[in-house]
Amino acid sequence: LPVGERLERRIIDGEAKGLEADLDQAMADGTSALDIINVHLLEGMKIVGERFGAGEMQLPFVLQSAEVMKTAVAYLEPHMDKTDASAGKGRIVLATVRGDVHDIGKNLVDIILTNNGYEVVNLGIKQPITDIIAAAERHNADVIGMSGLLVKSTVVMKENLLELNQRGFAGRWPVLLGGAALTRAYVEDDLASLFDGTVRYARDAFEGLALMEPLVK
Ligand code: B1M
Repeated sequence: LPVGERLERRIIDGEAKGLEADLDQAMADGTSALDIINVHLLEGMKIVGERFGAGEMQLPFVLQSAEVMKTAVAYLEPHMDKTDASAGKGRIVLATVRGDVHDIGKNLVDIILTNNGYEVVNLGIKQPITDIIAAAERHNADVIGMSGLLVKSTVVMKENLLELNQRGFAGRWPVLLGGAALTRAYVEDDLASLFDGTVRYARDAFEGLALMEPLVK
């Protein structure tokens, strides 16, 4: 198999042995670290999600795939292009919302923003809004970023925005939302109409990056 397909298979099969050699080879062949993630690794993850959703793959195997994904991203991270990290372009508090453990996408957002001059305070998974607000205050954040992949997380995000309204914080922090269960219409129509501040949807980490500048202002 060509190395790209091999990497895709490694994600699907959860096979980490020889992973680093394949990553090295893909880079030596001229594929950038980001393209390896976006083209090959995420394609593998997409197939994992489809199989899991169809009941063809059991949870422990999905977990193994996620571990291989994380190992690969950590290995590739130092090879990614970086702009001046001290650029001070703005600060985001980033979290996976309450009840949700999915963090691969959130951590990709962290890497992409950090590599492009933003300061990211990554709170981790299952974060209640009270903790997100406390961190945003403590770190004097410019933006709050929330990630969530479960359908129920879309409801949690809505509750979180209402909490920001209620506590008078809507005008203080613009909110960036992302994750597979969200849609642009849900965020930019439904949620935007009930939130007293600015809320935007990012389909992927790069859209998140593009949105940071207007959100930080
Ligand atoms: Co879970 N899981 N999972 N899972 N899992 C999904 C989300 C699911 C769609 C799979 C399926 O059924 N087809 C399904 C949700 C269904 C639903 O809600 N209707 C599901 C389920 C059901 C579950 C459990 C409930 C299973 C169970 O226990 N029975 C459980 C949840 C536990 C919980 O959260 N309380 C569970 C557990 C797990 C694992 C632990 C095994 C593992 C996660 C490991 C980890 O993250 N550390 C896992 C995985 C790996 C997946 C799938 C297969 C892959 C997710 C992923 O990492 N994708 C997933 C299938 C899918 O998404 N279609 C699935 C790659 C990642 C890069 O994409 O996170 O979408 P994503 O991020 C993207 C964009 O969304 C965006 O940028 C990224 C790309 O650039 N983005 C942002 C994300 N956040 C952003 C924030 C931003 C901006 C952009 O700004 C703030």
